[in-house]
Amino acid sequence: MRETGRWTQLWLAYKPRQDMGNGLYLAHIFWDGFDRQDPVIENAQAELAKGLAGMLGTVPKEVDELPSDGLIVRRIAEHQHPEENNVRYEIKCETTGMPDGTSATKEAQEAEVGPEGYRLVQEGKTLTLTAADEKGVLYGVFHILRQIALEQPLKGLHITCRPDNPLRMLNHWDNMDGSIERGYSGRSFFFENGEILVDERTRDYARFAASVGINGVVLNNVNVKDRATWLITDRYFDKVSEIARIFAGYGIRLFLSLNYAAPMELGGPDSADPLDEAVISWWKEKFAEVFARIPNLGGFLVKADSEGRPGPFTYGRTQADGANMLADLVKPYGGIIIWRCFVYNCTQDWRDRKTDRARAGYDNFIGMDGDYHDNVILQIKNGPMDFQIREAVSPLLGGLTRTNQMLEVQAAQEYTGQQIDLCYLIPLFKEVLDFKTYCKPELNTVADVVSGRTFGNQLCGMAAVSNTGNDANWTGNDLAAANFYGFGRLAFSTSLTAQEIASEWVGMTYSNDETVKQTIVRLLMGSRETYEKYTSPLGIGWMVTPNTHYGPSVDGYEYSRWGTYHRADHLGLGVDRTDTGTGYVRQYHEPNASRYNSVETCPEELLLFFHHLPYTYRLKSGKTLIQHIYDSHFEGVEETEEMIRVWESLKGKIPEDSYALVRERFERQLYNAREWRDQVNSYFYRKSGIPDEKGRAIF
Ligand code: GCV
Repeated sequence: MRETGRWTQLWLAYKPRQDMGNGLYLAHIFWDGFDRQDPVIENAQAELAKGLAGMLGTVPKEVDELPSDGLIVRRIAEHQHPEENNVRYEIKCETTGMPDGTSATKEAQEAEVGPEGYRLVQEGKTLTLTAADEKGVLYGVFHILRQIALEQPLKGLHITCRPDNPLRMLNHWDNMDGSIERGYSGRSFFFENGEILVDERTRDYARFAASVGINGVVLNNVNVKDRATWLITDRYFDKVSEIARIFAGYGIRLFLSLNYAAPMELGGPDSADPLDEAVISWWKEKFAEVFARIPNLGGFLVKADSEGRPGPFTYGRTQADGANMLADLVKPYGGIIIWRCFVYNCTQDWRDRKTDRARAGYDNFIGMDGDYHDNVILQIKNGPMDFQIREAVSPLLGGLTRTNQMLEVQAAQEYTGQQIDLCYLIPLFKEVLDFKTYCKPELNTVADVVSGRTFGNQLCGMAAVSNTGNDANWTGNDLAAANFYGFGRLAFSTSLTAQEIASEWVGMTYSNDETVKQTIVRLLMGSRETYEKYTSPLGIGWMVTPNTHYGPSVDGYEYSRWGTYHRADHLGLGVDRTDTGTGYVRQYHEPNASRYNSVETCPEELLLFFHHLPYTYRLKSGKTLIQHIYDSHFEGVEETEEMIRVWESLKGKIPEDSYALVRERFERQLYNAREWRDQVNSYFYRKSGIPDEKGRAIF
């Protein structure tokens, strides 16, 4: 159990654990083929020592010869098959990336360890960790530590694990003044007062991220303004490269967000036109300087032509023109350009029913599919709007068939409770990954597309907007750390279930006591639906307080310029995105397009995202739409009350500080849920004039 008052080590607290016979395989350690001075190997050794000392009270004794008992860490060639070692390997865990999600097929058994992969095999009194590279060793070590933390025996381990996604990234929206855009866990631990912070927290953060397989981090907010534009100048190179070096020691490549108009702001040409020779040579020189000073920089993330940010549209150029120009110039340094597809008209007229924000990403990017150079990746938000609790999956995912693409999700709970309300997001992320795009007859899920299985891309993967800050517990709400942990684990192994991930996280963070585990897992697993019930109904989204995005304001964005409307009147609500409306449905491959187009076949949880319907419309449950709104909002509050009772059952079973902190957050959540319930129900009662069949209090 964790010490009261300390919550700084998240799931790597390494508190004492039952041995489970595991100590036997860790009494000695023999290194075979790895450079012990390599920074990643050094960190792997240090982590193993720290973890074992904390959990089992042992430190492996290093030996020079193959031991008869203990841990053997061995380098194998990247493409060496298990058979070449004369050992049969069974794949048991998260590794296969097999199309049907199964794990123990023959092909899987023959899988190569591959880059960043590892194999763990227990035989006799030894445990052998084989990997083709240093990152594989680090991930293998974290696997061993996880197994021990979960009090699972190492005996019988015969697994090969390799990441499903080549890129597994966290995007920080940290600003140089120390604030975090959409941050709910305190201030930035990277920046303060225009300076870069490098301290123990930098390293701890890298440890946490690496422990779940993260291999890329974007340091600064995609809205690059003011001092952040100067991150690519001499003023900040030393500190940025120090962070890059620390990260590299944990297998993480550092990326920066770029201001597209940097040439103009940093004293270069008075233009950012991607086809202007003067602009191109300015960037060329700039990148030569940047990569000379930060050699292991991975590249740049760019938000262009979006929400007031500059971009190629200003010069009548395409998004491909902008992305390719930068990509060509970073290519000699092995750099990549991650270009966001969050491009839409944010000065819309609410009276205009034809312009549909949901259409914008696809409309702006699909026309140039195939034109993006090979070191460009288009980063696509999971939905076409903006990280709502429920929205359709972006049709760009799998709509693009000849372009590198990666999925962007948001671990920061901007619209999903802001780390006050409990909302475990891994079920939502899973749902997106499992979505069949039908871009091909097979291997067509979002998981297939972004992992590179569908089109054979090497540059692809997943990114999450980070939910961390400088709060002692890193994520504001202790339970929100499950989203940090879960995103990494899922990006590494997309076949893990949300429940498995939750259970791991609870075991590592709190305890392996079955009651504690089951209770917290139950709370996590139900939390997204509860949140959905008391907020906006059936996929319509929004209805949030403008700007802050916490709490209800049904008409808050209804008459605004942001393109986020519910279109409610006295007869009904919802946005018609069918053939008779904005035509958005046609951005999907069949059969998705037809399925969404028809009110009969449209999944009910997305009904109001796609259709404008009368309040009297009958759902499959037999309830009218209005009754569903009333019922779900009452249920959402009741479920929140129940969550609090369930949490209270943990008093005395988990550390008191964590109990109290989360209890207080639940209290605020309940207040929020009641506000949502009463405002949404009253709003629709007043619009429709239809009373609740059950006669409950509506105002
Ligand atoms: C970083 C939404 C958020 C903005 C965010 C933007 C984006 O609009 O409210 O804060 O800006 O998404 O993803 O770029």
